[in-house]
Amino acid sequence: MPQGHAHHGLGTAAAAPAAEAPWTNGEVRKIDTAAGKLTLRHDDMPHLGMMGMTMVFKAADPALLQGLTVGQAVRFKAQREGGQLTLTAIERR
Ligand SMILES: [Cu+2]
Repeated sequence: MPQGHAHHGLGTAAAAPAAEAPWTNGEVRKIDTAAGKLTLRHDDMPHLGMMGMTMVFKAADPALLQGLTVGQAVRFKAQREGGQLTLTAIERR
């Protein structure tokens, strides 16, 4: 589904659901399958107003964490949901 202006500016709580987050490159640092969380070092994420850093993401679906290994180069999609950054897609790079 096409979206016009999805993400605008910094820190705006855009209520727009899922869909059109861009891919961001990163590297797996820690996997917490029990909590459904993943620590990634990520490149700049201008759509979220973030510079590159290492941080924790909550997986939208625990299945996203399956098959990942620490140190692996990945690309992923994340979006802000209720103040929390949520991982919506991830794949090897
Ligand atoms: Cu970050």
